[in-house]
Amino acid sequence: MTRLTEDMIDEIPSTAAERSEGLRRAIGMDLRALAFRAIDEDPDDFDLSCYSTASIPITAGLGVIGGFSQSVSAILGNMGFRSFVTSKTDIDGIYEALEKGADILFTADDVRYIAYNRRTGIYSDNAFATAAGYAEALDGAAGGLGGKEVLVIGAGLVGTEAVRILTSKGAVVSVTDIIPGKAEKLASEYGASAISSVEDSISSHGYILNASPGLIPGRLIVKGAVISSPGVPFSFDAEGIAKARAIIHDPLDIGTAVMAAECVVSRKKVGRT
Ligand code: 2YJ
Repeated sequence: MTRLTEDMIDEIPSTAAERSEGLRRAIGMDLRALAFRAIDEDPDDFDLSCYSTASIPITAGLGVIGGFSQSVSAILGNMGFRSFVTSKTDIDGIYEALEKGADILFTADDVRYIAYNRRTGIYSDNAFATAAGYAEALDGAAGGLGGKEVLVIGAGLVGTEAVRILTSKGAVVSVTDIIPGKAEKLASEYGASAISSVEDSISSHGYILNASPGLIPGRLIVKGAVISSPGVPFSFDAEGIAKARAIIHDPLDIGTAVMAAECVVSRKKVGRT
């Protein structure tokens, strides 16, 4: 999983509200609505101000990313949660969050980014939540995916979950990956098709979920393409941006919002078999 860097997230705290509004213009749902729709829930059924959320910085591994916990907290605050960043890090930070009465804890090391609802025991993993959020965003931007041909780029954790969700939405799903055999294996599990040439697959699809960190040259993008792209860093050049009808992308917002939504419903609906 690609590690986020400070420059990828430095604008989140000051732009969380306008980014959510941008999403509403692009897909017809703001961040909060998207998060609940992604797990088949009605956003109006939940009063998020009832929940206190804590973001806990973690120093393990490569250490704290400046602004990471603050960005998570800003995203949650903008959704309507009460939110704070603990002043302590690591286990001491978890203790602080519990002592201060946080209901939902958000914390990440270099491998995993999770949320945990201490009241219900429900927890959420960022990879699964990201796939659910971006699949729902693609569905919104496309005006429904039933019967439409969708390409998933990348057969890793997010791509795998995306193939499962998009197939269940009635899309005709193809998957591609630079590692030979990976896409074939995933496709066979979910009744999708595998395309061995990444380049050919991109230039033949108007709906794309990009779960890979690689750069996608604009010459391959179909004019008017609708692209949902959780992969970091951002994969598109100026030509690709100009040709696409919509590119939905952020470094942290959608995944975090779906994690939070998962943690306030009474049972899991995303990505667990
Ligand atoms: O607490 C901190 O500031 C750091 N320990 C945060 C580490 C953030 N983790 C990552 O960037 C991982 N690669 C997972 C990111 C998932 C986003 N899709």
